[in-house]
Amino acid sequence: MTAAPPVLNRSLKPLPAAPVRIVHLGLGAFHRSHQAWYTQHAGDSGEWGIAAFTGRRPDAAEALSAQDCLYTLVERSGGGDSFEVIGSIVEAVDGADAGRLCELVAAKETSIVTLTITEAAYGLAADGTFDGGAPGVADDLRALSAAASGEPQVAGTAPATPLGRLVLALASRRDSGAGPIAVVSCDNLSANGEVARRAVLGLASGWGSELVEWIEANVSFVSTSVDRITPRTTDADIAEVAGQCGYADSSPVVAEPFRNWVLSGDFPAGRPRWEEAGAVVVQDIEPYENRKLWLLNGSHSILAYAGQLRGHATVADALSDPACRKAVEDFWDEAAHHLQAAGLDVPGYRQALLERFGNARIAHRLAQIAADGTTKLRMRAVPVLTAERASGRTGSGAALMLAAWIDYVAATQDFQDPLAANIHAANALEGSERVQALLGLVSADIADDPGIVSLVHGLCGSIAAQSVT
Ligand code: CS2
Repeated sequence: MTAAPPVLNRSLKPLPAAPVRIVHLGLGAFHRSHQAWYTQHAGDSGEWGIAAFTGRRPDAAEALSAQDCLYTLVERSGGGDSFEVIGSIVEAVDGADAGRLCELVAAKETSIVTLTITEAAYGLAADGTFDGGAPGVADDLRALSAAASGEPQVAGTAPATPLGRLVLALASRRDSGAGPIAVVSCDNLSANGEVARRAVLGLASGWGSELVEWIEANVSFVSTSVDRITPRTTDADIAEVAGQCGYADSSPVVAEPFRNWVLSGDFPAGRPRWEEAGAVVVQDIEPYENRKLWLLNGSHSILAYAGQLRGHATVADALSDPACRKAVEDFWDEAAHHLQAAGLDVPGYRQALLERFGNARIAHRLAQIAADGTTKLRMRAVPVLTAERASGRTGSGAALMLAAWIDYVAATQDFQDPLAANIHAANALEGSERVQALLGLVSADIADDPGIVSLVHGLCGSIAAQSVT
C-alpha cells in the first residue's frame, strides 16, 4: 500500500506569504488563474499579498485555507501540461464574513480591491443603469441604511451582495481615515470601472450622501479587460496534480497558456508592478475591451447556445462544427467593422482565437458559458447589432447570437440567469411577442425596434435546423 501524498502547504513549498495589500471579492478559478498569477509574477510580488473572499462558493475558502492558500496552476496547452504553485493569495475568507472584510479594507496597508463577482452581480437594468430593485439590491439598500443609522446588525440583515458588502467596508475605510483606494473590476463588462462606480455609488446612497461624497472623492474605479480561458476544475485534474506533483491539492486550477490584462485608471495607494508580468496600462481602454468582449466573449456565447442546440458540449467540439464556425466568423466580420483603432490587429486576434478555442485539451464546457445570458448578451451582441444597423447593414450575425439564446432558453429548463423568472414568463408567450419580451430582458432599445424583433424572430430555429456536415 502506498502512503497518501502530503498535503500542499507552505512548508512543503516554501513560498513567502506577502502582507495583505489587495482585497479580492469573488474567489473563483478565474481570479486564481489571472490576477493571482499576475501578482505572483509582478516585479515586487513580495510586497503584495491578496486576501480573497468567496462569492458563490463559500467552501472554497475552507479548502484553500487548509493548504495555506497555495494551489497549483495547471497550464494546459495543446501539447501538454505544466505546473506552478501560486502563493500570492495569503488569506481566503468566506464572503459572508463582513467583519473581516471591513477590517481589511479599513487598513492603511490595503491599497486595492479587485472584483470578479460576475457580470450579473452589478445589478444593471436592461438600459445599463443601476437598478435599485434588482435581486438582492433592494435588501442591501435597506441593510446599508440600517447600518448607517447604527442599528445593531441582526443576522440576516447585513448586506448580502458583494457590492453591498464592499460599500459597508468602504464606510469602515472612511471612518478609519486610511485614505484613497482603488477598486478594480475584472468582470467582462464594457467600461467595467464606470459600471462598478455607478453600482457602488447607487448602493452607497442607501447609507447616505456623506458616504457617496467620500467615495466620489477617494475611490478610484479602474477599468480592465481581462482574458484567460479557465474551465471548471474536474476530479481528473485533481488526480493528475497528485500524480504529477506528488502532493495532494484539493483546489488546482486549469488554464490555457494565453493570458492578457489591460488596465486603465489611477491607483492612489499604489499597485504591484503587474506590467513586469505582461499587463498593459493604457489611457483609452475601450478598443481593447470591445475587441475582447465582442470577438472572444461574443463568439463564446454563439458557441454556447448554438453549440448546445446542435448537441455539442465543449467549445472545441462546437467550433469543429461548420455551422457553428460559420456563425462565429459571420459575427466576427460584423464586429470587425467597428474595431478600427490602430494596433488592434483583428485578423491576428481572430486567428489566435481559432487556435485557443481549438485547444481540445481544454474542456471548456458550453453549459458554463451559457449562464447569465441576459447580462452577457447585452455586452456581447447588442453593441455590434446596433452599430451594424446604424451603418446600414442588417447585423444578422449578432442577431443570430440572440436567436440562438432564445432557442436555448426554450429548449433548456435549468439555465442559470438572474432574470430566470422573467425568462420563464416570456417563454409562455408565442411568436414575435415572445421574441420581443425576451429581447426586452437583454435591452429595451432592441426590443423596441420592430425591424430587429422581426430579424431575430426569423432566425430562431435556423441554427439547430442546419444539417450537420
Ligand atoms: C466566457 C468567459 O463564461 C464566459 O462567459 O466567455 O469566462 C471567458 O472564458 C473569459 O472571459 C476568457 O478570458
